[in-house]
Amino acid sequence: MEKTSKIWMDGKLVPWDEARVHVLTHALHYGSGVFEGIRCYLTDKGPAVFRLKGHVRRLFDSARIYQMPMPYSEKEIISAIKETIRANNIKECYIRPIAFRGYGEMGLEPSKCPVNVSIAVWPWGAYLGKEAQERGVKTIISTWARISPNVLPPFAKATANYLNSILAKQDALSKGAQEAIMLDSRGFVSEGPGENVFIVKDGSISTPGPESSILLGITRDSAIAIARDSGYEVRERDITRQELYLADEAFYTGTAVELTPISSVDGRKISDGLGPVTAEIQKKLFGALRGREKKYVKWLDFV
Ligand code: PPE
Repeated sequence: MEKTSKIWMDGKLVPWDEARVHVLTHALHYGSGVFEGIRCYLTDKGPAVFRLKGHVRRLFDSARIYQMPMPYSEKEIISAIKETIRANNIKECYIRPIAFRGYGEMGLEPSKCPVNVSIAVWPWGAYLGKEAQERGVKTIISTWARISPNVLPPFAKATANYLNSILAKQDALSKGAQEAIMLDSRGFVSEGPGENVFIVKDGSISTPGPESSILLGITRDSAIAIARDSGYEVRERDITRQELYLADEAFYTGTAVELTPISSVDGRKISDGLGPVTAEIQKKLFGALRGREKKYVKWLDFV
């Protein structure tokens, strides 16, 4: 990864190489951390963070699920994020705030461990490779099911959840695909290891709803709003694997992946790269991210 100069740790900006934790940090042993992935883009009016308040709210919601008392307010985290971007003098970056149970006691009862918070920013380019956003990615349905709400709550963006994601990702790569799609414990389409999933069929758009063990993606929410504003019907509903095979178009959304088309699922070709509906929503979303869509400037928080 590309280094920047400073990382925010528990209220102070420290040099990148000195942003360290103890090896007996609770979260390292038990996955007791919650985090966010946010992006800052350069707009005509300077750097702006996309849907910052929504991401910080989700961070606090994740902490709430795990009864982690946050040592800062949402407002303080919002200003710390902006401060970190400014301190690094960076125009476009990925932003990774994390709150985790730190060094204190070993054992599963976490309340004696402090909650540490850090914020790092660095340049992070195309998540699934350069061509992916234009040509789409090959996917497989993973043999690994998505975590479910009575196992590990998917609404919490917890570090531990990503072991499930890593298994699915490795599964996809070992089968010659670039990315995975996971089914929920009921067998309906859930999401990718780090992305939400959409399908387009006969001009109508569908995406799995909250009951499908998804992370409530902020890019997902933005894509739904853009699609509805553009006159498309968008349904949040249970989607079966066969519907993925028969879709006219399909795509992933996420902060890292932005909006990336899915070109095939389990070897069944879906569309030739970027289909027309995907292209339209992608264009509007990319415009919104960089402040070029008036209607969505409300989503930007200028640094
Ligand atoms: N589902 C999962 C499981 C997920 O991790 C993400 C984000 C999403 C959906 C989309 O959510 P949103 O970013 O709010 O639209 N994944 C983040 C981490 C990826 C990583 O590899 O790390 C991201 O995109 O930043």
